[in-house]
Amino acid sequence: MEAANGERERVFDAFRHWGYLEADLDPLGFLHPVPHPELQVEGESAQEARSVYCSTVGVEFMHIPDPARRRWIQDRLEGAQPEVDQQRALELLIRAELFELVLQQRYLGTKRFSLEGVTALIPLVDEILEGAAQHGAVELVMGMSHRGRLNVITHVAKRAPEEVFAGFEDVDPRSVLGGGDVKYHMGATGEYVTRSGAKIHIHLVSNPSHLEAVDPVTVGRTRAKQDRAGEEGSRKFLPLLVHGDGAFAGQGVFAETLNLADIPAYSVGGTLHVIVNNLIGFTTVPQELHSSRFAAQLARRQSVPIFHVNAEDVDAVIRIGRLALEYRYRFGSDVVIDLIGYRRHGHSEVDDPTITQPLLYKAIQEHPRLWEIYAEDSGLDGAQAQADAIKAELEAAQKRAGSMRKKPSLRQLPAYWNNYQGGRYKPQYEVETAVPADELHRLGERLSAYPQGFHIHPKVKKLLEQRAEMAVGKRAVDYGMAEALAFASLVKNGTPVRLSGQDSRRGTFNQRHSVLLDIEDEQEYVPLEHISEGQAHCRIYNSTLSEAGVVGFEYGYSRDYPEALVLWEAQFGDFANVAQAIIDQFVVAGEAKWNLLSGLVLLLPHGYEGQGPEHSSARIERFLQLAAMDNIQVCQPSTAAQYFHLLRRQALRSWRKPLVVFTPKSMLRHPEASSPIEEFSSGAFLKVRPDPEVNDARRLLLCTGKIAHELRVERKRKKIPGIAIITVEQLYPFPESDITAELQRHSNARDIVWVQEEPANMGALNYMLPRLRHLAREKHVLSVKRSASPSPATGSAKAHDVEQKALLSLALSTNGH
Ligand SMILES: Cc1ncc(C[n+]2csc(CCOP(=O)(O)OP(=O)(O)O)c2C)c(N)n1
Ligand SMILES: [Mg+2]
Repeated sequence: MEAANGERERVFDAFRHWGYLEADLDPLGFLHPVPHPELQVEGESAQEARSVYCSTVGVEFMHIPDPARRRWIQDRLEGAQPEVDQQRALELLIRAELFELVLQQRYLGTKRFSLEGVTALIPLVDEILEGAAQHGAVELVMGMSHRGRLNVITHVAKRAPEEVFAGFEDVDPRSVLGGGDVKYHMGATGEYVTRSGAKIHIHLVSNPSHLEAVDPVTVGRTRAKQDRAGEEGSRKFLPLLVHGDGAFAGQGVFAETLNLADIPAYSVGGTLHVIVNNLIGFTTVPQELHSSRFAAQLARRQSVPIFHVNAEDVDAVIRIGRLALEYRYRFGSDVVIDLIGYRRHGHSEVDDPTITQPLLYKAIQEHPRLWEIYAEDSGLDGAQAQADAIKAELEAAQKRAGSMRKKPSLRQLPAYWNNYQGGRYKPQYEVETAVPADELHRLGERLSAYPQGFHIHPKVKKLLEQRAEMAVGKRAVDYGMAEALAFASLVKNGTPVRLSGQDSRRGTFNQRHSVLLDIEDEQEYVPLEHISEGQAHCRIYNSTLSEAGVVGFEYGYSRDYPEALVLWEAQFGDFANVAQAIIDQFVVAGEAKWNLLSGLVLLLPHGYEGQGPEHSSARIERFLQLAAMDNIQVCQPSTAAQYFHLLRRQALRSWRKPLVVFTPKSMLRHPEASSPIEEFSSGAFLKVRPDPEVNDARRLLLCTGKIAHELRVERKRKKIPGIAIITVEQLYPFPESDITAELQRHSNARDIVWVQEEPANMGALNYMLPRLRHLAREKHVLSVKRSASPSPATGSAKAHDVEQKALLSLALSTNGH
């Protein structure tokens, strides 16, 4: 008996490991099962195991190290299967299919990215929502790309079909000139009523064409909503990402997002992933799309179960949906459902797929529609009559859409956005950012204190002693302390702060030390979390080694936490370009495309210090090129106090705009960049900093950042008179009146010179010159910069020094350049 049990276990184990390879997963049969040597066994056990593991479901779960999790999955797969409400499933299928059909008939020749071939997605999500409601979910936060999106807006977000059809009708082009987005990118919100009558809010996130870019944004948005809800957050807010098979396997940003899953700073208690796997990407077949057998296998890098399911076994699809949902709630883990079907039409409906896949499309053309197959298999009566009625309903909706005057909005913003504004800058948005001296004093005490008996690192001890002196005016305040004071003053008054970046807790340049570590037991103490009773949280995290994923996440977070100061810090500003798609598609264009605001702050260390091509430039030029219609703020504060006021201004104004800050490296502790405490208890962020030392100059040097300090040192050393050095601390929105005021203050100046460290094709030069020329009227506007170059900086520290000296001497020469 025992031997027989052992044998049975052994056979089952082989099928648990490899059964998915022989499973019947492709409705059209193009994906051939791969016979596995360990499965070529006879007998009753093998038959039983085969019926579980090689049916229309194939599960990859034996790579999960935790036996409890494997056991959980195994028990559910091998045990009795739950009943399915087939009547409901049939109706959902008919609705999903006929929705596409009506679009096809009424709007022939337009793109809609039909779901046909994988319409089982709709009953799948229905079941996920049913399960989620039973766990107390109040909202599904969903990110997806083009495929089936309109169907999801209608059948998951529950927008009335006419609202979606209206997107296909002509609009007055004047309403969207230069802005807006195509209909299959816009977000949508709605209410879903589950089978058992529970209501779940649906939030489909706006996304760009860039596949998978919405993944980290969706997860970040979910996390913000969860944080707002407190302890029950991850139960109440469920994230669901729907992927294409090509994109899932190919796009790195997805891999970056998956890697965030179990990290406390980014965890959302498990994200559900559904791959709408039509076994094709545009014209490309799976063998060209991924090196693994299944696109889904990218997820095997982690302990994430993968459920492959044949999209034409709708009952199995529904059961797997429920299983995946239960697994997420039980283990707080990500789960992947690989829903394998086909694509009935071309990539879009204007594409002819018979050119690239003639045999596949011959098979598809002869293949019946899923609702017809399901009606027959389930033996339910009246399907055709039901289909006729639904079609008539949809056609009536289409007629109503045609007579709609205005395109309806498909979404409603949450109330927490009510108090914030976007659009153009207005001076009335300005707020007081100075903090009274006695308050700074108190904050300084809290920031430099730690518990009795805490074994502090001697270097950190010294730093805290210095910080204590800074707060009481015994020592100039440096950047690190300026930032700590800004954060402390904000959290004390109820503004949460969230900062993440690579090595940000200590700070790449050893400047932050936001987390103190006991050197004997590595216990942590975070002074910023001990500022006062009832303060808001100050959360500073080391991020994964990712840019696109993490910036996307933090952008998403900022979208659902406008009251918080949300910051992402690049290790060096150079690396921000790895997140370029998130910056281009969301951060700078989100408002123009979707009317969605964000107050995200990007901290980008920038400065030419001889550290080579990739540790010098945060690409000021790129951000300036992306700036229009006051969509972002681009700033380079040149002193600690300026940084303090800038951060507070960002948090306290009701104007929500992304803020790009070029932050210092070597200047972090430079005395020139430190500020007296009085500059924190009075004043505000100056968009342009005048030169207090020179009146009525002959030559005006305008610049940003570090080079201004170097110019001042050099001017002093050489005792050069008559040259004023003015820093433009806010490049965008362009501070026209502040610059004009400086030009007027030095109205006798002959030369106006833009000075920058960056090569001529980089930095702010091409942005500043035309503007300065416009303001300077008939005066000469010259420039001093490095020669144009494909690479931002030299790799030689010595060459850098030579270049830098030449820049300074050219800028300070009075012979005109
Ligand atoms: C980052 C990115 N690269 C390329 C494209 C162009 N593109 C749009 S859809 C598509 C194929 C997508 O295939 P898949 O992920 O399988 O989704 P499907 O259309 O099959 O649902 C491509 C290459 C894109 N939108 N985004
Ligand atoms: Mg595909």
